[in-house]
Amino acid sequence: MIGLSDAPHLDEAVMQSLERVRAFIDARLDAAVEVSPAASPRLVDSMRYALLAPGKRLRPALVLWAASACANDAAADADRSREKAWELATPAALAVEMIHAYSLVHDDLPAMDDDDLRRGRPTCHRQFDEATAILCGDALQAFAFETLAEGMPATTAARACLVLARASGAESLVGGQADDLAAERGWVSDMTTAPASEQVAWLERIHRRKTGALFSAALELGGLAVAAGPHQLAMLAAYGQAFGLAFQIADDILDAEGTEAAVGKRVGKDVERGKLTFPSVIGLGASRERAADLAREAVEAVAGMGPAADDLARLALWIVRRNH
Ligand code: GRG
Repeated sequence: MIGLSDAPHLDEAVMQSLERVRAFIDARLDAAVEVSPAASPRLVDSMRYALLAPGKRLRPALVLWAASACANDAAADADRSREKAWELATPAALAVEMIHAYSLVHDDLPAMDDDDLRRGRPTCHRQFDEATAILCGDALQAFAFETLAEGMPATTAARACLVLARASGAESLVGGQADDLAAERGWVSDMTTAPASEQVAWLERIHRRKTGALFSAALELGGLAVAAGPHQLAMLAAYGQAFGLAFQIADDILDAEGTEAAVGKRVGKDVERGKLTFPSVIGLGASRERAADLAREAVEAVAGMGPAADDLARLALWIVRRNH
């Protein structure tokens, strides 16, 4: 099992593994959103623009690596076992990236975060127009569920749609975004004057829903695709909890310290808006320590899966060291 002692080769190994996922998934995303004579060409262009932009593809990676970690059969050829698991998990990997891409397009809109730069390119509403960007997000969201319903076997499709819907809806992604906006715009009581422990609890609750839920869904969907057992699903869930929070703390640190060129989006905006972040509440040093502890927790959560979960373990360690 991967440990912190592997750190010197970690970046290279994760980059290679993510590159393999990117090549696999981008070809399938590209094929999925092909120009349909029934759809508006401008809308399809905007969907392709948002979906195929150079993101890290973390969520598809979690789906595929969860599937290969659960499917790995010691007696079988590891490469064949992984290939089969990835094919089974492909509809779920495409669907989570569609939900993620839609959420970024809508988050960047003037009515929300009002951003001009995303994934190193003009945001969707800047490249096209606001109405097209709204419709692009709407269409990507519907397309995610179409992809799952059509691509998963009938025995798991309904469960998979439920998992993704719960992670995307009012209790999770959209709900977390709504509460974040409510705090920023003063529609609820001001958290910036609350005691630090309450601020940390509030931040964790927002991020668990806004970001963590989709990561957890990605892992669960990867498991479901290969009929993982309850013990494997529990390991993935524990990994997802720790991974999601580690990712978010690292994202806050990047917003405070990263450069726009490396991150591919505007940085420093949280501080500019007086938003609560982990560094602003507990400080940069404590944020780094907390993120590293959570990454170790994630590694331990999947230790029982052995080398089949090495990609998951490495990703958790890398996520708190990345610069983008
Ligand atoms: C609009 C319904 C709705 C929700 C928006 C995703 C989201 C909720 C807001 C995005 C704002 C943000 C920067 C959140 C921090 C976490 C996050 C989702 C970062 C971007 O994810 P990465 O780093 O992006 O995986 P790439 O581009 O690599 O895929």
